[in-house]
Amino acid sequence: MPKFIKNTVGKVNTTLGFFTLTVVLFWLKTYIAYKTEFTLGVKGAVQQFILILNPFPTAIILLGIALYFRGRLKYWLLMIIDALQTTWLFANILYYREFSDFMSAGVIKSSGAASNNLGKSLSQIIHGTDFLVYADVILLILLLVFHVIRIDPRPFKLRYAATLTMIGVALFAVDLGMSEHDRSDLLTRTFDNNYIVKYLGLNTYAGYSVYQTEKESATRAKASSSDLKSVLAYLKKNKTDTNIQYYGKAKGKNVFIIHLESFQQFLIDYKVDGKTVTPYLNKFYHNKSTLSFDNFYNQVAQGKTSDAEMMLENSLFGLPTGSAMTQYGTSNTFQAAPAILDQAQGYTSAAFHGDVASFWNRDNAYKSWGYNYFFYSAYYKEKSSYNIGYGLKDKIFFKDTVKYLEQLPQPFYAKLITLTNHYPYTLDKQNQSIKKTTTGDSTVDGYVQTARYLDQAFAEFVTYLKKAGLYKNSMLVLYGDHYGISNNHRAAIAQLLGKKTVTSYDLAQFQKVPLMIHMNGLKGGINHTYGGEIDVLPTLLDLLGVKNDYIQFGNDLLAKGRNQTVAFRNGNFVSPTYTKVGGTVYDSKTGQEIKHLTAAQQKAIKQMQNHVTTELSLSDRVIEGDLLRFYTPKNFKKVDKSKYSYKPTTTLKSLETLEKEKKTSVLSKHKDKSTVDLYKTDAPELSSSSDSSSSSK
Ligand code: GP9
Ligand code: MN
Repeated sequence: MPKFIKNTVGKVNTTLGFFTLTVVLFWLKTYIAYKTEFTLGVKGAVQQFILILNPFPTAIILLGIALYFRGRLKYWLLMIIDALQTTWLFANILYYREFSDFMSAGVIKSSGAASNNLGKSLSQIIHGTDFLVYADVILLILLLVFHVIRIDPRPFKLRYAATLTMIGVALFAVDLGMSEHDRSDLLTRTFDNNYIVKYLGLNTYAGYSVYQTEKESATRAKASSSDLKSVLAYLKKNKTDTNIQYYGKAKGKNVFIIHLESFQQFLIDYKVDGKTVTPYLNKFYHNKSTLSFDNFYNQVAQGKTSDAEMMLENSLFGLPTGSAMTQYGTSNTFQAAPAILDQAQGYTSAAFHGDVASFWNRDNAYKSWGYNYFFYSAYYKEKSSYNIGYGLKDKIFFKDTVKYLEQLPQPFYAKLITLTNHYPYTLDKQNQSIKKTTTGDSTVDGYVQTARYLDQAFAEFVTYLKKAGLYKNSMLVLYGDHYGISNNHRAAIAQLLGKKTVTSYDLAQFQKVPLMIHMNGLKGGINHTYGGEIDVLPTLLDLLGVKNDYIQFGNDLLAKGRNQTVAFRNGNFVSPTYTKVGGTVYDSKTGQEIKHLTAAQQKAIKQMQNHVTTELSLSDRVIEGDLLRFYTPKNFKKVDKSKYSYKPTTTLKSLETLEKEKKTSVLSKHKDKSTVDLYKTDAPELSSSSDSSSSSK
């Protein structure tokens, strides 16, 4: 044997050598699992480098703990820590296979409620080869037991152990620094478990998940049913009467929630170079059977889309930091739109989205909200040309949704979350049909192109709805989830709005997003009431004729005498009279700053501020204290999360059974002939010529 190999092999008989071997083997299998078992969506050289790096820091730190111990004990401790880390890897491989997500401390803790029936399905998902992740641990133990590798009984110098720990910590700092650089706010915004693993590794994810869950349970443990008193008193004081002209007008109709990604109100009727950006949505907005709101604001914070979803379907605010859906969606009790409509009026509910299931913790939160079905990226045909940015392109998404939609028993509540009009607004050439704007801000200028694309995609979908007979028996609710152009782009915003500069008042008004409610026979028109996302659910429940004694912080936008002060999540607000940003108050009519407030103005503003601060903090108390567990309205049964599974095979089987039982789906109405062929799209990716040329993933 050549000398250097002999020397190297000889090194494993030292503590440091054996430790290094253990770390390298652990790294190797983790990396193989990253590549073969998980879909982490690694893009580009930096992310690839981070992925290679990320198992090292925590492996060195954790395995390094053993080195602080004496004699043979350190070897056995090393093996125990290795086995524990491996078990976490093993458990996640299995969990991921079933749920396309990583196991969280919340899921483990609340097993039973949100455990996703893990135990039951374990036997079905386990492969014999899964146990190979233990191969290195077993091999190392055998090598030690049979003295192939000799245990080095000398104490490992404390300063060496400390140096290794420091190396681990330093590597961790490098990993964290590079990750934050690549994806800012990674830890605070709580996007997706996949992200934490991709950037910081499985072990860090474990720690992070335990921390989140502990934080969550601490506030939950402190809360008690008496905390509800102030919430209920507040809601009683702010309750409005329903509008009898609209109450129950949509009873029994299917409901479509069309989530227009990053779509701002200013796009409506907006022109670039004399060309209308969103012709179809404009037409829809002005349709006589569409109720359109032109003073409707997004109220999201860091949780962006997930905050919008939380408000829309629960009438609860998102949190000041992070995403409520991610942090509390798995374990809290909710009384959300899907569950309410199911229990009150027998609706089937389904969410459709062309991204992975784990983003914003949808896969768990939707169960808590009572969604019967969730169709995410795994349900759609994947091809590299079909995707852009976060996932499926809207035209393909809408079209491929239909094969599931037609199977849903009616009436249904269906939420379709679009995706293409998402920052950084890139769109392939073949899908561009309008020129970019020319502000010179590259992240802004593509916005009109992706908005136009969304407009066309929606138009195609409506054409299908009409052909399939769905248009006339459905209520369509369209809304923009949040700004597309953030306040960091002031100069570009000024140009888009045709102004020299923009004030904080302008930026507050720039938070308007569309809300349109359309239904055949609905008395439409443009409604000027001031409201926000928090108000949508009470409005819809009134239109659907559902008795509303739920804890909801919004009020029906159609009600008379409603409070029109709209809270932003940071405590600023807009209203028909005053707009307040930081310490500055503006006249909402003129946009002028009011420098000297009269006593009456001061009083009015104080009242408004009080209202805003109170509703935000009470809503936070409901979420952080999980207060809905103490409040179950009459006729409502607590949602049993374990009833739901979003696994494709389970879903398809369940739809088939329902089809036979209920016979109310579009498919049944068409004598079991699929309506997919009624769908017409000009998506170039689906035309036969490009189909053969485009590369498959
Ligand atoms: C991802 C999508 C985008 O699935 O919903 O979320 P956002 O970045 O807009 O919050
Ligand atoms: Mn969004």
